[in-house]
Amino acid sequence: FLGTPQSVRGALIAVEGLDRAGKSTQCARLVENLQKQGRNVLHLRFPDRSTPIGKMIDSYLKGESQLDDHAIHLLFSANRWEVASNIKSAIAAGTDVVIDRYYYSGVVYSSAKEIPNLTVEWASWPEVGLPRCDICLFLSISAKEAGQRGGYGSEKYELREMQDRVGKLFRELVDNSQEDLVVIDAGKKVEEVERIILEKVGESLKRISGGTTLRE
Ligand code: DGP
Ligand code: NA
Ligand code: NA
Repeated sequence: FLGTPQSVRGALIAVEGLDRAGKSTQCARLVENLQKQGRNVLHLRFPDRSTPIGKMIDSYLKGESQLDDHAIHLLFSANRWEVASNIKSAIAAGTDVVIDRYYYSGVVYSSAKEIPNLTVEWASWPEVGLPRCDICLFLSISAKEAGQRGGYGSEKYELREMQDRVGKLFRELVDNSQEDLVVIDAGKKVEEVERIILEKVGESLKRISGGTTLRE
């Protein structure tokens, strides 16, 4: 049980973007900044490689195992669903949940593979019903610039062409989305990005204390 129930629920905050956009750094700073304000914060990341499903994903990403593209998508999604009830109870108990990647990555990375039938719509269905974000901070950076940040690693999707398609799909999602997606220029200095994120999250927290409910 996560603390005493409070009258104001916590916020569900996702940070999204291309590989090497600075998500991990910014998530860590956001968690620290919210804690400094006296808030309880749960820091999550997807994929969560520690669970049995997460271990299958990890092995796939490292090229140690092969899986059908639809099958791996459903595993990524299941990896989010296995944490869904924890997210909901934390939020109900007044804890903020900061997530490094969420269902946006799911939809975008899987459909960027351009596999017949594996459309954005197909990839979206298993994500329907997951707790929806109050705010999603999209760290925007070009695939070229991201690639120059010390280069990509050796995992499955860390290839320039894939990242270009992922970037394009993310931008389409941002343009068409009804959700609270906020585009942040991740090319700016770390401290500047940190400041902008805190400001946007502050606005979202105000809306929540005004009574907006968590959506599914
Ligand atoms: P990370 O540990 O943040 O580097 O993420 C691992 C990789 O997995 C990254 O390239 C993004 C990708 N990814 C995250 N969620 C999904 C998903 O649901 N489907 C697919 N195909 N890829 C995903
Ligand atoms: Na990665
Ligand atoms: Na990361």
